[in-house]
Amino acid sequence: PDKEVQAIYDLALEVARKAGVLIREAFVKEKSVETKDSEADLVTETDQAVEKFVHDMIKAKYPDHKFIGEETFAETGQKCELTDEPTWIIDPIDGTTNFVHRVQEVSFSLGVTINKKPVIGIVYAPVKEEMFTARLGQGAFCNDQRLKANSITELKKSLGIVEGGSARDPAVVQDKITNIHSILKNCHGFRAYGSCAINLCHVAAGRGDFYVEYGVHIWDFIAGVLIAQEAGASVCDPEGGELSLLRRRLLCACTPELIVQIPPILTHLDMGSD
Ligand code: LIP
Repeated sequence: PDKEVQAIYDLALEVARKAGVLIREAFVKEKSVETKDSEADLVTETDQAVEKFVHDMIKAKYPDHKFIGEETFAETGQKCELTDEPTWIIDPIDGTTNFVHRVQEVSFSLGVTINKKPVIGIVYAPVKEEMFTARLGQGAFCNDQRLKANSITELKKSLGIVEGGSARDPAVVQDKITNIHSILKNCHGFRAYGSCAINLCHVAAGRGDFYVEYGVHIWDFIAGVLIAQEAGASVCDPEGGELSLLRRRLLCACTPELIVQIPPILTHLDMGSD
């Protein structure tokens, strides 16, 4: 089985590097932008082209493996079905709003699950040239340097990461503002980098102590979750229970002591499921 995972990992790295070249080339060019679920939920021709390119590359080598891709699901409106089969879960550009506005925090995110558990996570931020990688039980790395999440245990000494997200339903927006207010009251501050995958890598790299978001999808977080966990961080549902991969929300913190202090200060949103 290890040899099989190694072969999948080698292809995953090659796919990520090639996707990164496409994203980096398109980053500086004019983009054609369309919207999906809301006026703030964006997609470009590059998201679609990268997804098709990596889909074809993976299927050429592994025709029987399952594939879950953000844009394929957006186009067909299908529900996600996560099975025990080896499954490649792709977000061609995580941080599309950043990509459209030429903010450098854009990433290609690729996770592979076997038996519904992530075994490989790759987040490549091609403009900043940061390649984050993790394999189950083997640690997390950024450009081959080992990552270790921070050791902060007190909420009042922590830096949080949160996002506004793309939902514009007034009740959702209000609850998110309430949560930012609560984080400002209880912590050193908050940051919002605009990409779920990169936010998780920031916690893994010790550039922030926790991250919470409601409204994300499995393709946004599956790779970053493994990278954060392999760097020693903890991940759970924002209410404190076990993370559900299809429930569209997550909480990640650098230590087990810190993570339990966060659910009580938040207003919890139910964003449906993938
Ligand atoms: C984005 C997420 C981000 C969230 C955005 C959006 P996309 O993913 O990574 O955390 O706040 O609303 O969902 O759409 O750029 O792949």
